[in-house]
Amino acid sequence: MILGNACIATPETLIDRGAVVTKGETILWSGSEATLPQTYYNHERTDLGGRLLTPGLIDCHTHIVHGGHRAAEFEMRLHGATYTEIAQSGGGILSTLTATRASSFEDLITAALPRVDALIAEGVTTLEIKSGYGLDISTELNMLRAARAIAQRRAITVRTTFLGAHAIPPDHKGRPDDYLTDLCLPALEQAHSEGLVDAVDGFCENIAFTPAQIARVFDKAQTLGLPVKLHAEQLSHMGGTALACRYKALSADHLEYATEADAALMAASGTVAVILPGAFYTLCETQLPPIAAFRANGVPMALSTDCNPGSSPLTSLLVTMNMGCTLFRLTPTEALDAVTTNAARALGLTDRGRIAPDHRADLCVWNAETPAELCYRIGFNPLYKRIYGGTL
Ligand code: DI6
Ligand code: FE
Repeated sequence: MILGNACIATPETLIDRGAVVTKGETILWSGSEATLPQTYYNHERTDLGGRLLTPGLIDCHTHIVHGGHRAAEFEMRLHGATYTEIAQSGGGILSTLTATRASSFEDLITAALPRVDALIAEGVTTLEIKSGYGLDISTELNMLRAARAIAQRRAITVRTTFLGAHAIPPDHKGRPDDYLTDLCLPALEQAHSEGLVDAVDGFCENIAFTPAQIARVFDKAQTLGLPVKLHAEQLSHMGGTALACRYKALSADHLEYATEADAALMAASGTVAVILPGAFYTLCETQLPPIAAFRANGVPMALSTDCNPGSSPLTSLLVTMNMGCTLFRLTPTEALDAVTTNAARALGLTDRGRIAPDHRADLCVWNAETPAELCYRIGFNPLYKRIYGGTL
């Protein structure tokens, strides 16, 4: 198939009157249509009418599989309670834990699909989903199985991340190391043995786990040959980023309290900065992630919804791009790279996220002419066509 008369967004530039040739699930060729090689002349051609063509969008950090909701905590925060206070009084992640443990496999899928569909409607073709609301072996596995099943029910790639080190469950209150020994590490081993884990994550924070505790989880991940990533420096500077970089993490995520020194370490270890403006916005955070330091050090930046019921109940990657620009001052080109090329890298995927030969033919056609047009509207969806693995 030839997609002709497209305005192709590449990380470097826009190609006017561009064309992309796909075969099956793969891109064979892309470039200016005037230079289309003769061998492709007989392929069926679709005229895109000059529309913007981008890679399919990648949401690289979500907790989209979970039970229940936390609208009541939203109201509590409006009355002055903080996220940390709510977490410390047994709400927060632990309230979602109760609802998730009470959910069956089908319940989890049924609850997640409308949220997944909202992302798909905006052109998301690859989605990362974390566990972390079970905090016991059977529920962590149930979450990961539900996440995998979503890829069977929709035309989307799902990458699963084990987040057993998300919070300390009530049965192990005050005994985080025992929780890791008794439940978290065994759950990781079992989930991995069932092929349910693509990467391992943790929450390094004063309301969750210390760097030393996260290191135990990362050591196990290393033994199993799994890549790691980390929720780091979201509410305070705990040193999670430096730890993650020692383990060559795919990404460090949130990073509001990260420093210039952290940015230099990330550059050296090739760790992507996943910034999550939905959580920044929801928690009325004022500390900005060190964007200038990421730029200066050449740290690739990705943007993601962080879709979760507490700190980022957000199911729009386009609004996330808008927030990335408005709140964090990313340029529209940076925001587009952040949900394509760099998001793929944050997941360790080298076969997608750009329009180039041998990459997956996951593509979006937009009723728009430039990346800025995708970023500046709020709550409007200009998607014209979504192509997943070469299929409309
Ligand atoms: N940071 C987050 O933003 C999510 N997890 C985390 O460690 C939020 C989790 C929640 O509040 O449910
Ligand atoms: Fe998160």
